[in-house]
Amino acid sequence: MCSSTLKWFTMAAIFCLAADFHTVAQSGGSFTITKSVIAGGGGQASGGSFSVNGTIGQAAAGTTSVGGAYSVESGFWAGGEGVSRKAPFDYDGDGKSDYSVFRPSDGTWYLALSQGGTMYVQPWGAATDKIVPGDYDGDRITDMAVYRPAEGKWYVIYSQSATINAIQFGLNGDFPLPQDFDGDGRSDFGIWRPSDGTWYLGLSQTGSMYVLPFGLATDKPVPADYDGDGKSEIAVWRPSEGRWYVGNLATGGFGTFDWGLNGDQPVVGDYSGDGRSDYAVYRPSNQTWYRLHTDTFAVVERQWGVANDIPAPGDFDGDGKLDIAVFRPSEAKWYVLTATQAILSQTFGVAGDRPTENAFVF
Ligand SMILES: [Ca+2]
Ligand SMILES: [Ca+2]
Ligand SMILES: [Ca+2]
Ligand SMILES: [Ca+2]
Repeated sequence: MCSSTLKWFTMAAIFCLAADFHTVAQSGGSFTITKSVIAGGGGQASGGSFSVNGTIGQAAAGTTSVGGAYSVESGFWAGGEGVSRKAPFDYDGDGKSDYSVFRPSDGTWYLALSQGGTMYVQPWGAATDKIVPGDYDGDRITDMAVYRPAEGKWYVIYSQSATINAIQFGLNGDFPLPQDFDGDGRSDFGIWRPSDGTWYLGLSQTGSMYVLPFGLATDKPVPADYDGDGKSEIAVWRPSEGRWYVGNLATGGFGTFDWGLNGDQPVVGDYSGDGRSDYAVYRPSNQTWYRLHTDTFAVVERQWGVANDIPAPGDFDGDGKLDIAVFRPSEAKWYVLTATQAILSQTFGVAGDRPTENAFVF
């Protein structure tokens, strides 16, 4: 088996090759792209006699899209959805979440990489650490990271450079919540302190710190990008009310939404694929997922799981929509229901493992 360091360098090299496609020219006449891959994709782009509707690129690499006075040749996005889409818990950067667990007993990450079907093993962390996977270096590959409560320290392995970093940010008892709050493509060090309901965000773009009281000690933190602008909002879910409080960092205001009951576990994420996180909860008592899609206000209820399953949603098929999923410790098996109602199952992990897809489910 290759060493872990070599493996990460290999990944970085692959990404560099992909990035080189970016240099191929795009040109032609009176054209405007108002939404690009960088901006989140989707939507309608048009200009002159050309329009691109709801796409982020060409169907196949190397093809030419022509319309009026404009042509696009082999854009960075030409490789298709897998290249252009950033999926959560995607440790090889192919746009699909990977079945992945952290094993507290040996402080080791075990990743079943969807690209090539290889397994990757990385000792990183201690039994009492909290896992905080995120894309801290912005290369679209999820980085393995842990938060050590006793030290208030984050330990991150950057996937792109295969280097490690230790950052002091937080106290014992804090919730570590890496999210891209400033929209620069990199996860920011974010913590929520339940004792005083205060958020502390270390923003990667400017290096500045943002501090805001928001939430009560009994709340559950649910930061996510609810409005689809590419920046995560600070947010809490209040079990006693079943109410979501979503803050706006720019204005300091907030909105509320009622969804879920006391005892539920928020499983926030983008299930409908419109770029905005949906209100979603998993009810352990009946193993049912309840979600409300923020684009259509469609209500989706689905029983999925059995008692003692661990909810572990991810985008396992890479279609840009979060799939409901559970890890069943008794069988050491994953059960996934995709947006197209396809069922995926995979034996991976052992009882006692924590799925990394469960890292931010409280
Ligand atoms: Ca993957
Ligand atoms: Ca990364
Ligand atoms: Ca950021
Ligand atoms: Ca947002």
